[in-house]
Amino acid sequence: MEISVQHPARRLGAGSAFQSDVAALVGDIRAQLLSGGIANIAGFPLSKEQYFQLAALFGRPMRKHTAEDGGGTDEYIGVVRYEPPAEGDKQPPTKGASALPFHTARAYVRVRPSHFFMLMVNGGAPGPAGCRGESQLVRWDNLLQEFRQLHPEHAEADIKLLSTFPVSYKPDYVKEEASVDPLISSSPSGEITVRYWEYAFAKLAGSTDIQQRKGGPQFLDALSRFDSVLTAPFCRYETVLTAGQLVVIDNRRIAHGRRGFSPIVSDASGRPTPNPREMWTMHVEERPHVENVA
Ligand SMILES: O=C(O)CCC(=O)C(=O)O
Ligand SMILES: [Fe+2]
Repeated sequence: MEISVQHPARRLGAGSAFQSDVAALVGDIRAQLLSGGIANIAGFPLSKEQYFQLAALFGRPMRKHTAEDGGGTDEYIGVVRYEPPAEGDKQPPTKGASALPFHTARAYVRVRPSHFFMLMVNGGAPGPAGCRGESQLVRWDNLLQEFRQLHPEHAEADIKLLSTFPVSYKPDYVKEEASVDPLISSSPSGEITVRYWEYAFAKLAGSTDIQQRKGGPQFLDALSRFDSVLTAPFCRYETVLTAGQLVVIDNRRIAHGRRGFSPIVSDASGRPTPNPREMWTMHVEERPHVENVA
């Protein structure tokens, strides 16, 4: 099963054309999000100010986990780009070149973004298919269907367990309070929503706290089956984003991930250089939709 992006990408003018196009663009994005949970836009200007301006029309932009009090858009816009690690440095995943398996934006914390924005700034160096930092998207409802098909005897009980077993996990770099929600829940409108972080099964499987809790071993069995479906090549949309391509996702309905890429590539004169792949990300917390937010 494939998920497809329903609408052709809309091109957007730069400069003053941006200002006049932005209202129409917001309408397009909202329509695309309503139908499939994913909006795909081409030719977005590579301007942090304009990017911030657009995202803010969807809700309250959330500060980065690592934000310092400097003010300005850099507190909100994450730069995803490979950086050669300094000696002894533990790199955050967004500074590495490895694959990022499917996850929810800010899955760990209580207040999660309703929308996640990815703007490709530089598509990166060419490379073999599967090693180009391809973006991957999957709809949770498709994934649960897949789960039911692959594990007909277990799926209903597993989904129930994953929807009722409270669990919390948080890496050191996250300062906010950890969520204790179950991994699967229903949104106020009744949609199934999942919070899932990279390698969640691997990270929870070793937890003695979970193993000793009532229902813990059953929860881990269910999670192991869920994780195996998520890492199998089903129902996903996969594409190499190009510069100016903007993908907005409903972070409650859609999981995102990316393939790995070559950290070091050759420049025009054949010298080794860090892969120039660069993406800007933004997280937005929803607020009620207001017309004319200008
Ligand atoms: O590099 C990418 O394509 C995605 C990065 C990502 O998942 C993130 O910044 O949350
Ligand atoms: Fe992410």
